[in-house]
Amino acid sequence: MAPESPSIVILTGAGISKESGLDTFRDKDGIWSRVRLEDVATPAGFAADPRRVHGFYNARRRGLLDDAVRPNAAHRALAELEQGRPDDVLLVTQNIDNLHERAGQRNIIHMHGELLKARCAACGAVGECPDDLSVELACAACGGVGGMRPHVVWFGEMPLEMDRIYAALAACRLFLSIGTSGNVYPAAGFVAEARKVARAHTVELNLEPSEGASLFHEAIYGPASSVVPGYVAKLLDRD
Ligand code: BJW
Ligand code: ZN
Repeated sequence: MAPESPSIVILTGAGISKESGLDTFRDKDGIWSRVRLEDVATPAGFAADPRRVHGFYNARRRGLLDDAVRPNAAHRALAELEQGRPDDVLLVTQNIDNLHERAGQRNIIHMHGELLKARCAACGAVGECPDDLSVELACAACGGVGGMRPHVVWFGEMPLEMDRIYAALAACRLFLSIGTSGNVYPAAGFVAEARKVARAHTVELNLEPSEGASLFHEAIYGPASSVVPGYVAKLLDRD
């Protein structure tokens, strides 16, 4: 089967990386309990105080690069699923970390961007960014100073590769949603899309029922590092 029409589409969120040491957003101890999303995850927040926004993402980038932060059993299981079903799995992640890739995932879309990349607001160039960003930094492509920003999607901005995602949702047979609270659109609407357009079987794997829990045919609740390997083993056994 062609990579652009995988029969399994997987959506992941912050919960899959929690056991790797990265914080979720909306849990009790989550990121939004410490900072206001309006201040750090909107274009208006960046325009008002770019230094604060750079500081927020610089700290998260350093956290991601900490030796202790590694892919967990859930990331590894999804990579094994892709290896067991070549060209038949598309992973769409809302996460900006690189733990899926580090586990071996290849067919992946980062719909909310990537923490280890930066973008120039002036010329649109996107490049690798393993170090801190600042308002003093010049763009390697156009030389402009002051326009560098994290390559992430903030509220009010269009998520990335939506055409490819909707095309895959329209053709999939199985839709898995893992570690996401279902609060943020358009990702929260993917389950309805997969059901309505593709008549796909839909499964939620999460610590607790998400906002859209009633839309799933099947749900398995528990930590991702145990429920995801268990579910993937069953899928691969069926082949
Ligand atoms: C575990 C676990 C363990 C914990 N194991 N599980 C009114 C109605 C509808 C929509 C809108 C509206 N007003 C505005 C909108 C649109 C807006 C939106 O959705 N707002 C809502 C808040 C209402 N969306 C946008 O603006 C988006 N753009 C857009 O809509 O463009 C127009 C468009 C329309 C139609 C089609 C296409 C485009 C952009 C959204 C950008 C989101 N950006 C962020 C921050 C940037 C990246 C970053 O800094 O990291 O992305 S916000 C933040 O939330 C981040 C995440 O990717 C995203 C989702 O969070 P996620 O992953 O679900 O995390 P949590 O914390 O919410 O949930 C974690 C879950 O894991 C929980 O359920 C836990 O139980 C679980 N868990 N431990 C398993 N061990
Ligand atoms: Zn530039």
